[in-house]
Amino acid sequence: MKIEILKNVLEVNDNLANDIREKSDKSKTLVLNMMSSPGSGKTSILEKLLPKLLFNGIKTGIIEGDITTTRDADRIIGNEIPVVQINTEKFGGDCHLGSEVVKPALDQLHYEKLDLVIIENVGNLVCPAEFDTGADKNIVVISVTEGEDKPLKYPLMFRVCELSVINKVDLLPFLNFDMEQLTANIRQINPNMEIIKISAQTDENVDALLKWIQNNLKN
Ligand SMILES: Nc1nc2c(ncn2[C@@H]2O[C@H](COP(=O)(O)OP(=O)(O)O)[C@@H](O)[C@H]2O)c(=O)[nH]1
Ligand SMILES: [Mg+2]
Repeated sequence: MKIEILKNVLEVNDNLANDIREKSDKSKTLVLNMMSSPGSGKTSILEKLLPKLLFNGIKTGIIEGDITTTRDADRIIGNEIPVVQINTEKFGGDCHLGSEVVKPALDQLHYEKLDLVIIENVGNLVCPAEFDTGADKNIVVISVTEGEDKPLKYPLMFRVCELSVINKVDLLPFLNFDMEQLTANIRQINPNMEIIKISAQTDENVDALLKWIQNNLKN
C-alpha cells in the first residue's frame, strides 16, 4: 500500500516535470537545478555568476529553495535579477523541491520570457536527487572540504547530474585533499560527468561555469 502511494507521488511529480520541460523547450528557456549539501557554496556561486550573466545579456531568473527563511533570496536580490523564494516548510518541511512547488515559482518568474532559470535546491545530497524538478540539467556542487568519498556514498546525486562543480579550490593549500581521488570517484559513478573546478570566493574559473551555461542555452 505504502509503495503504491509513493509510486503515485513520483508519477504525478514526473508528469508535471515533463510539462515544465515541454513549455521551456517551446520558449527556449534553459532550466538548471543546482544541488549540494548545505554550505557547499551554491548561493556564493550565484552571487558571482549573476553579474556575469547580466553583463552578457542573458535574461535570468532564480528560484531559491529552503526549508525556511529568505536568507538566500536576500543575498541575491539587488542583482536586477528576479528571485522567487520557496519555503518547503509551508508544504510539510520537505527536504527537496518537487515539480509541484517549482511550477508556480517558474510561472511567477514568467519563465517563458527568460533565457535561463537557475534553481537552488534545498541543501541535501539525498532527497533532491530523487525528485525531478522539471529542469533540463542537474548540477551538483561539491566543495573540497567535504571529502573525496562523497560521490561513492551518495551515488544517486552523481548519477542524475551532468555537471559537477568542485568549489572552494582556494582552500586546497590548507587541506589534505586528493583532487584526483575525488574526480576518479565522480567518474566511477558517472563516467560522462563534466567537471569544473572553481572558487566562488576568489572568482577563480567561475567564467568556465558561465561558458558551460552559455553553451547549453537553448537559443
Ligand atoms: N573559502 C571559500 N569559502 C566559500 C566558497 N564558496 C562559499 N564559501 C563559504 O561557504 C559558506 C557557505 O556558502 P553558501 O553559499 O551559503 O553555501 P550554500 O549553502 O550551498 O548556498 C559561506 O561561509 C561562504 O562564504 C569558496 O569558494 N571558498
Ligand atoms: Mg544557499
